[in-house]
Amino acid sequence: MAQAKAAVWKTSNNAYACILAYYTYSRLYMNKNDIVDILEDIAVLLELKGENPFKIRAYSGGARALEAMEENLGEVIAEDRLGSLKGIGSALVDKIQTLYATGELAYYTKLRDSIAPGLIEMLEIPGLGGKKVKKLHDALGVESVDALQKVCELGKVAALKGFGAKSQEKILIGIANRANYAKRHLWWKAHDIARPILEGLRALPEVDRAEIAGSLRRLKETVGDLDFIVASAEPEKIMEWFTEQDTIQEVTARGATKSSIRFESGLQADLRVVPSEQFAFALHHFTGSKEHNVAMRQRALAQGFSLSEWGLKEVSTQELVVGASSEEELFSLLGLPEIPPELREGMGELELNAMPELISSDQIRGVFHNHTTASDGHASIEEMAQAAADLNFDYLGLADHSKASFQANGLDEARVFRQIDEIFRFNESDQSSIHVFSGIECDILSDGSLDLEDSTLEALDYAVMSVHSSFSQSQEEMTKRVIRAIEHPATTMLGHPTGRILLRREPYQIDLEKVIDAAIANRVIIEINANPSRLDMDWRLWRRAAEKGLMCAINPDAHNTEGLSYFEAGVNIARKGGVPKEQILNCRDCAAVAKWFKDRS
Ligand code: DGT
Ligand code: CA
Ligand code: CA
Ligand code: ZN
Repeated sequence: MAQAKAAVWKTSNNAYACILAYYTYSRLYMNKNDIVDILEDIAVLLELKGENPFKIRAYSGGARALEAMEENLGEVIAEDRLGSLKGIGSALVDKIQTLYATGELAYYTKLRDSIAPGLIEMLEIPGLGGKKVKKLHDALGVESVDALQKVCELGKVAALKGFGAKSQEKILIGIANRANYAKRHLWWKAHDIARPILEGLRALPEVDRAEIAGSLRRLKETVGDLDFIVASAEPEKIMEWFTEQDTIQEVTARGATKSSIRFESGLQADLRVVPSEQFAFALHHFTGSKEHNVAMRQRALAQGFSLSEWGLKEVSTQELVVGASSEEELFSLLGLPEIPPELREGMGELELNAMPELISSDQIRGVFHNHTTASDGHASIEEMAQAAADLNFDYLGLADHSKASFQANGLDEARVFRQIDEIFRFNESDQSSIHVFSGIECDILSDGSLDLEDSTLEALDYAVMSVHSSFSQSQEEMTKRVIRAIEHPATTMLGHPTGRILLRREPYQIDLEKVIDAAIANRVIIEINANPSRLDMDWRLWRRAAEKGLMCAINPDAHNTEGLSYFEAGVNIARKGGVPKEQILNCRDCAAVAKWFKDRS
């Protein structure tokens, strides 16, 4: 049974790798893992074309052989030894060398171009690999996701050999999720687009004030669209600049004081220009959330006022009350302290006795869950430590994968001990201001046991335990499994506790209330995985969990040096969850962290 599940996961994983490969493709510098992804991608595409199985196996087998290779790929290529590796045939040697040297491969580009884009899109639906997409195409003539949805709704897929009612249902759910996902964007990417626009607006001489509003300002994990609010007496000039930026795909609305634009990624942006005296009210209104605005309006009404983006009016006379030049003043007109944007979600923030003190990025002294070239990372211990020093950290935790994550080149016991040695030597050498803690991201196996021996885990400074397999267990099984891992004495932290990939993959079924209680009882930390596509444990659960005493770590899960900067996205979530700095391990100094690892206090 476990075997069958693993196989299903592997298929959908292949399609997923396929998408990932395309993102990294044509990057000038390609490492082993990027190349493995592309070889897997080629195998899936060949399957889709119905090529002969030997050819397909040459690529999928080659991918696996390359993945399992422990040596440095650059050296192997330089010494011309690629062809002598078991599983890498002569046809692949050339292609791997070309990818390594140039980051491109004409064969791969041609292959992708020879397939209808709709079929490649179908590979993004969980559970559909090359073979199944080909079958759907051959048997039912579908060439797009829309067409696939139609034949599913007609029940034609259920009737196909090898599919059935269950997989038809799963495909429909996958298509629905995909449509929802397409409407939203990761905060991290949206912020990248928004920041230069804000700077551009602020640089205009006609602009008095400019701010980002909406969900981006509230630091939500995903955003629907961008909202900009500008104070100016000359709106035309601002509209002109906004609608004529050269990064724009389409101007979807252009008015005297309000315009909307769309970028190539599908992301849209609204701009509103208001007179300076309205700015605080407009900024507050368009920051939202809707639920927060409703609560604010009710509070105003109870005091005899009506609140809107225009200002605060006396209900009885319809007279404008004395204005507000800042949001702080606006809140104080209603007898409230200034509520930070990230807390404005209509979740009781008006009733808080005291505003929680939110952490900031400069309070972060180091990070714990990061990968190196030992498993599936792209940088060495030295390179990661240098990047940590560049971020002004004091320490860096390395947590490579364990052996059950074979697709990520996870470490077995011997390799763990070798890495502990390397880290020890690195720290002894005094070559860096960074202290490196030796950790592991150890797989929680399907029954809740751990992937490494107790004696190995004990030799490390700390261990992050994560689920990377059997995602489709029932909520009861998954909850029991994770709690069993939490109760293991070697467990320091729980990694990405729901397995979700924002806008791509739903969380697995798990009762996080029970998991939180178990973590508190065992003094186990739950991470905020700061990868912008994960960001779990979700901020919605943090305020109550932190009040109950749960400890937090902000973990960038970096796979390269740039990935360390993801810690900022984790800080956003800690702010949004109102987690106090005393309960965030990263806010402690090196000695205090070492002490926590020893005695959990
Ligand atoms: P998003 O874009 O879906 O990620 O979320 P928001 O919160 O940015 O929503 P958006 O862009 O539709 O509107 C920005 C803010 O404007 C929203 O948070 C609250 C305010 N707003 C917009 N429409 C309404 C409404 O119908 N009622 C109320 N109370 N506020 C609204
Ligand atoms: Ca918005
Ligand atoms: Ca909007
Ligand atoms: Zn992981």
